[in-house]
Amino acid sequence: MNEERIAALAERVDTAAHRAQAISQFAEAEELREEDAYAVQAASIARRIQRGECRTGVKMGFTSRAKMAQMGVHDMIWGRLTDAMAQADGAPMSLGRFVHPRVEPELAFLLKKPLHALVSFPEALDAVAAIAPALEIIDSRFEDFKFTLGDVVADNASSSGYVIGPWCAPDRDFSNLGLVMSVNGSARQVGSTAGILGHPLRSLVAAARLSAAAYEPLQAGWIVMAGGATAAEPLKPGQHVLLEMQGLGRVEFHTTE
Ligand code: OOG
Ligand code: MG
Repeated sequence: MNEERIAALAERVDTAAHRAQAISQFAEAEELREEDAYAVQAASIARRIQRGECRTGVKMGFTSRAKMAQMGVHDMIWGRLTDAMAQADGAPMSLGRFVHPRVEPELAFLLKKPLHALVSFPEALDAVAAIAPALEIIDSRFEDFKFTLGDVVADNASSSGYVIGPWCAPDRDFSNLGLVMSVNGSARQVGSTAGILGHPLRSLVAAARLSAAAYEPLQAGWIVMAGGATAAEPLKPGQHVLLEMQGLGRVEFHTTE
């Protein structure tokens, strides 16, 4: 795919995100190859950076069976996070800037060291300053939240927002922490951090490999979102969303129009 075509698709997806207006799938006209899809993603994020947003890290996608089954996509993907996506824990969240947002429970890593391509489990853990329970807001820019692998990669892995709970020392075993995501007081998704590739640290190892392969190795100070541990839930105005994670505490927000 040539540069002009990549730039044109990046503009479409970026404008759709900016205006909160759904677009038709790229795959309807032409199925994107993986490398072209990541080139579109990179170009769309470059437009955000040009508007003044700052890169804050990486998000991993489809790292659990629950997410793969919900969306019908069976390959791990990644996307780029910026400061404009960060939402404060406990704050109200206006849904007006989203198309059809959903929320999912995740674990977040904060890095204290850069991570290069091929790292072992102990090396990855050694780079982690803290871990936290986190909620990700995903909002596909494609109509009906339907996409192919190429579409969703081009659309920055549906990434729209993230809310990070209390940072905790990574000195405990976080391979299998129970979690409950509730909406207005009723449990909607129940799972475990083990749902994320059997151990969320595997997601960090994969993020290190994939980011380095894209010549953007993980940096100290960055956040890595490990991926949804369960299926996502649709968001509507007037909801209180709460994630409780065993031993790590809680993270929450409430939605407005
Ligand atoms: C794609 C993003 C997947 C995750 O945590 O698995 C993702 C989507 O489901 O729209 O964020
Ligand atoms: Mg996610």
